[in-house]
Amino acid sequence: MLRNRILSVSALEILDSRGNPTLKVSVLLEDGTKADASVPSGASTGENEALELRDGDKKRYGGKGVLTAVGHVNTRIAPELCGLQPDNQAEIDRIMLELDGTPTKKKLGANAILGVSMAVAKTAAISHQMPLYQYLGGIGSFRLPVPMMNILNGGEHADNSVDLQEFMVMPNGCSTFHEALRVGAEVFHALKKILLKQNYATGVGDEGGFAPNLSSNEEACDLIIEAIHAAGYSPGKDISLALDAAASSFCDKQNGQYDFRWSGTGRRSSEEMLHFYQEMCEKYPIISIEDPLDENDWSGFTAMTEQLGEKVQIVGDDLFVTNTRFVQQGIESNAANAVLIKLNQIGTVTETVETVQLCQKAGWNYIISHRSGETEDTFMADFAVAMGGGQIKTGSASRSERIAKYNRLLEIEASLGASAQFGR
Ligand code: 2PG
Ligand code: MG
Repeated sequence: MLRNRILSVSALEILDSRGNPTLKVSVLLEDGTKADASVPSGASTGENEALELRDGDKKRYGGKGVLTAVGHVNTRIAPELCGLQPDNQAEIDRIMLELDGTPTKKKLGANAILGVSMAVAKTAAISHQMPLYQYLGGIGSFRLPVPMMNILNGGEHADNSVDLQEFMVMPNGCSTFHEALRVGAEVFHALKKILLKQNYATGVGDEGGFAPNLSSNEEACDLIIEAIHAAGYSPGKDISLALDAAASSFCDKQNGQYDFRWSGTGRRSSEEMLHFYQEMCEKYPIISIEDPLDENDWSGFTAMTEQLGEKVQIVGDDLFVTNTRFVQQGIESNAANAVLIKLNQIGTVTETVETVQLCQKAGWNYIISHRSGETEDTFMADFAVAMGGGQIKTGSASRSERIAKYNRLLEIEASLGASAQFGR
């Protein structure tokens, strides 16, 4: 235990990568140690996510200000934590949960609570003179994750005609992280050339992937396969594909029909969606599909996992919202075989670790993930190595808020040297 104690906790309203307000929290210890943490923000958010508290004052940032949450850090949370030891993470997170007292953290705001939770962990790591990944994960923190690089964006992350939200490349045939990152970046550049040649737009979406107006979801896969070849790699061997459909964003909640409204290619039932994915998996080297169906379509998820789960990673994001209650339900109903882990869906570092532990116990995969609205904070890169799951989703090979995480992983890999392991 550290003798060093928390002297002050304070928050500031800053902007995220989309120009929307978010919180940056600073924690100062008695010996002068200081660390900051910034909170990310999603666009295709799950119904059951912990509450991101926004001011709702239309005169500021269209109602998206976070001054109320900032105030909660400064006047409600700070007095409770001053004098405590920062390496008592579970205790600190528990105190904040009790202070909030609601299941969704709606009183203080999950954004306020998470900022404090992450900043406290960072100060504790500095005090113990340890890199963050090692402090969070202990001596088992030597596994670098395979990046899932979202090089083509659609759905709510881009203003284009592509329905599925994310088309990702996974350089899973590589043996090191830095090689995998290079291969992913080379495919990204190859894709740009192909898009330019075909007169498609090469502006990027929220996560740094291209956002062209394509005629179908299949065309997105065809172009990526072409890019993999053009970069000199073999699809399915060096690089596989992963999708995040984010299907809650195109499901008609009234009748459970899936409407490919961006491409205008019609509506589908849950069963028809399953056939759509089966065909996609036959045609392309797809090894992972996230949120293939709506967050309330539990039976559809179970059917999907029964049909495709042997060969394909079926990932629940909006379905599970990093919450042990929903993950437990998923394990019991065989609704998936992997969980997307987002710190701000649940709101504390401790609860996020609990969800990872539940995945480990069930033999499920888990992927540490960014949000579409990000900051320069790299906490999640360290967290991914600490949790050792071997997979990370943190965007394309462009936009500094995405690259910051990759660059941090390169640093961690270099500091581990020959001890670094890679992938699952
Ligand atoms: C997702 C995420 C991140 P958002 O759906 O997986 O890629 O998007 O942060 O908008 O929920
Ligand atoms: Mg998702």
